[in-house]
Amino acid sequence: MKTLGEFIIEKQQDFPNATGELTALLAAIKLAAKIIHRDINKAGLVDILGYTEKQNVQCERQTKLDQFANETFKAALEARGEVAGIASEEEENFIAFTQERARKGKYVVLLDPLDGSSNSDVNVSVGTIFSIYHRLSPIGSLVTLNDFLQPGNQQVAAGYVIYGSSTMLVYTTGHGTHGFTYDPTLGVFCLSHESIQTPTQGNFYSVNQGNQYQFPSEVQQYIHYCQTRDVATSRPYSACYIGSLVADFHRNLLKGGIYLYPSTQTHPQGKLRLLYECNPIALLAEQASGRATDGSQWILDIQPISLHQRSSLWVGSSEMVAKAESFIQPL
Ligand code: AHM
Ligand code: MG
Repeated sequence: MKTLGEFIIEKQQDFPNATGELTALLAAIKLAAKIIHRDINKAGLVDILGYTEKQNVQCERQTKLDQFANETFKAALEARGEVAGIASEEEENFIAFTQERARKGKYVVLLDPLDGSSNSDVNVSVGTIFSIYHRLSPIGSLVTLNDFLQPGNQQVAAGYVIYGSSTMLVYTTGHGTHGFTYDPTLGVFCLSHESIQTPTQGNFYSVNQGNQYQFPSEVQQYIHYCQTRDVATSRPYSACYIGSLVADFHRNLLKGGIYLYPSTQTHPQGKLRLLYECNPIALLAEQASGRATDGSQWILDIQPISLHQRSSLWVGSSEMVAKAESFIQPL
């Protein structure tokens, strides 16, 4: 058995110039994930379910668990010197950590503290998504907006924690996508899925079918393709949509499939957030030999212009995403 901590240290040895700061940062994420795991697991017994009185910057109602997860990650990341600032789906503006130690930090972290949180009241899997970059501003200064508006191809690391039938942490530092399952009796994440390779072709398609008639016609045609019987390509695919990006993506990553959240009439730019959701998920997919696009370009190549920018997302098995692209961009 190998723990996440051991695995990270082992990988660090391949980089003689590594300072251990990223390792320490990942340890902070690991700690916050354990705290959230603990509290989500007793959520029905303590007053932590339901909504707060607040809305987040995107006018979405904030659940108590959103707020708790946000505060937990903020505290864990600020407590160490590696992180100079964070941006969170639950915060209107980025946060520059002001302590001298933090100002010397090399990294900024962007996160969706509790993705799919509207599912938590009904015991459905939720997740935390994180994305790590080198800051661009000088070490020692306060971070600025530009530190956070970097394209996804500049990510140093990305990952998610899925609080599901078991809790797992899946991450990449650009050298493969690796999964660790939490053993609550030992309090450690154990290596369970090393170097995940997603199947090039799968049998699942994941989309909010309720939006079908709001989708552009080429998206509707692609969905029709997924539903049409064809023995040679194992269609129809199974529709599987949990409504938690992390859970839907995780299933498709391991089993093979495609997740799509295209533009709709109510969300013309797509619903998901480029910086907190699409970029980290895209890097994890590509590091597992999958593919991610917004329909016209690679997710990782999009230059962000604002913190809470939204994007369409098509992600998963490479052949399935390529096929979907042929519908969106007919030759
Ligand atoms: P959230 O970060 O506010 O939870 O929203 C993102 C979630 C994704 O997890 C999920 O895939 C999607 O929103 C579901 O949206 P919808 O209910 O429109 O299908
Ligand atoms: Mg989310």
